Amino acid sequence: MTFEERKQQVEARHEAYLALKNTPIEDNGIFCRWQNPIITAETIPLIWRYDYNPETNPFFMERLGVNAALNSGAIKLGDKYVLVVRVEGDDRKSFFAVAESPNGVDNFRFWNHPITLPEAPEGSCVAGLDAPATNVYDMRLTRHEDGWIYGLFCVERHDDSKPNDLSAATATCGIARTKDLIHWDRLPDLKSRSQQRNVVLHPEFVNGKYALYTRPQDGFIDAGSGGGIGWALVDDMTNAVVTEERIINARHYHTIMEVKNGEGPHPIKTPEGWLHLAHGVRGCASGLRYVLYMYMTALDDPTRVIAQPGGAFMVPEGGEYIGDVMNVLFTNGWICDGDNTNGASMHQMEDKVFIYYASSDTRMHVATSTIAQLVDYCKNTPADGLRTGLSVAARNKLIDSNLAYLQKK
Ligand code: M1P
Repeated sequence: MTFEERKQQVEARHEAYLALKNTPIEDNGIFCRWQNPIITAETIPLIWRYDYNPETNPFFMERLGVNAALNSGAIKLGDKYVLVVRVEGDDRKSFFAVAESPNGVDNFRFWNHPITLPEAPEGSCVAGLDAPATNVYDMRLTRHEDGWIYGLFCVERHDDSKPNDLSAATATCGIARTKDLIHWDRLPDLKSRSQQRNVVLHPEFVNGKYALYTRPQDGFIDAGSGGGIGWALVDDMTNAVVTEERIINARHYHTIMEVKNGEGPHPIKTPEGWLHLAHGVRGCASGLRYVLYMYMTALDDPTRVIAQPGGAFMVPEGGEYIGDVMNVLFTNGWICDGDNTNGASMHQMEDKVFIYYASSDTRMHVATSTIAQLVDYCKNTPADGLRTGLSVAARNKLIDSNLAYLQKK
């Protein structure tokens, strides 16, 4: 095959892939999954991967491969559904790149270049961790009421206190802000006593301060004594320091979040309370299992949990189960129609919600729902009683009320 023939074949296949129409497949009453992954390594523009010059690439080979496109932040920009995708090259380094779709469910196309994120300002990182990031990933986007769009993400560096351990790493929260997702100001990393991942900025000021959902952890992997999703108020995002942190959504023994949990995207404001989407992790014989769960907090106090269904909201299904890191669903982005103003808009019950989630650290998917369905799910699904006796009691209550209702008919 000549250079030209192969190039045309690759281009035709790529365009057909990008233009695939998506269809809703499974509505379980709470949300509806869509058939095709919305972004994969295949979606990445060809000029980011191939050398187009036949003299330097006579076989039209991929020169810079992409391994995965996963955990994406999400935001509505004008009438476009926009994701800040974690793109992972074959070299395992992740970077951020913007892809947009006209309808939120298919035809996602990347902007011309990935995001060129400035390094953190010199001397501004967490003590002893001033080296440039080895890796960045999992950006959460928040259009804050101060007028900026913030991106909070995880920064990984080698843990130089263990020079002989090549897997020893540290996790800190990187912070950048932008008005257009093109030009980014990098701010100093979040300063906190422990390592941090899955840190999310709340869209409104709380008591005049910036409010963060945190995830304190003892090590790069282990949440350890970090008891769950935390909450911290900071005075200034240009020098964000966690002085006090308290757990607002704790992990529990024998639950879907026994090992770890973490806030997903920032919560959505609804007339009934703040809707939260998060991930929970438990250990099993085949390793860690990552699922999504939901909870709600009070409108007047985003730290007070008012509802939390027991169990998982969404788990890996079918092909989602398989990938680079098996048995994982992860989310850090959702868009509610009407999300176009700074701060948090108060959403209506009929508003549509686009839930963007990654499966097995490999590809992106979408599921759709409404505020009414998600609120109903949160408020009317029994909480986890944390022991088998209470699980049976909850089930008997449902059976008895069904029997009484059906007998009356
Ligand atoms: O591999 C699964 C996920 O593991 C991490 O999440 P957590 O910090 O909760 O363990 C993250 O590295 C995430 O990117 C990844 O998808």
